[in-house]
Amino acid sequence: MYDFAKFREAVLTGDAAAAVSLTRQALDGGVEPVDLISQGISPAMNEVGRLFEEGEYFVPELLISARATKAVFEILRPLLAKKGVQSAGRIVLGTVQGDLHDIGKNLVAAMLEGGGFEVTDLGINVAPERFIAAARDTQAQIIGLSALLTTTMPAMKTAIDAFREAGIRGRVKVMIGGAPITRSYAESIGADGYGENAAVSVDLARQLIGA
Ligand code: B12
Repeated sequence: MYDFAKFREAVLTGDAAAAVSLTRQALDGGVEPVDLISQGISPAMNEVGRLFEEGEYFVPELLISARATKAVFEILRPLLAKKGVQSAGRIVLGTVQGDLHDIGKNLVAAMLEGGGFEVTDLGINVAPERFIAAARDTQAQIIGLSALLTTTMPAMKTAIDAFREAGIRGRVKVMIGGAPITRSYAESIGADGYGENAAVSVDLARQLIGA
């Protein structure tokens, strides 16, 4: 059984070199890339968020942890992509307009890729029209929306309303997530699904397209 504690510590302290070398060791030892995300990066970044909220971490610490995560993803991404030989489905993902948080959304993207989905990640501050254009271009079955601010939660409803007006709502499912989001909020704005964390997002996406 691989000890994820050391790896989490490297992410938590933003030690990118250690995180990268522990990633290589884990992969050499047969650890699955998705397990490094769900048992390593995800809990470590949740802890970073908690430390920030408690005033123990400040923006520089946040950003160096995020940088360590990014370095690990550069190793994991091609491996995750290789696993999805037969596509499980197509998803367009992005952080809604006005919101610049992407750490959680990137974890969701990585887990979905690990689950065999083709993910088109539109990044942060994504306007509804960009989601619509990408969903049309890629023939996506799902659009995933992320929001981390209470002030940008309404942008999720705006996006869903825009999907309806553009005539694509009938053929795309919408799943949403982010720290302030709840299941009841998702229901109240007419989303099809709510994912509490990156680990559950794969099962959620499968359920939504009936896979
Ligand atoms: C990191 C961070 C930042 C970084 C972002 C860097 C980046 N590249 O993302 C920086 C420093 C830039 C930042 C800026 C700001 N931030 Co900020 N930030 C955070 C912090 C500390 C952590 C967020 C995070 O990455 N968490 C870790 C990840 C792994 O968790 P997550 O995002 O929740 O994602 C998981 C789930 O929610 C879910 N999920 C997420 N998206 C999706 C999508 C789908 C489809 C699904 C299924 C699931 C899913 O899966 C993820 C993985 O498990 C939070 C506090 C916190 N603890 O949440 C504040 C926080 C979100 N920020 C906050 C604020 C106020 C701001 C600023 C307004 C600060 C300012 N005054 O300038 C700006 C806003 C900028 C903007 N317009 O967006 C507040 C929001 C308060 C509120 N009620 O709205 C928080 C809660 C801090 C606080 N307590 O005050 N922030």
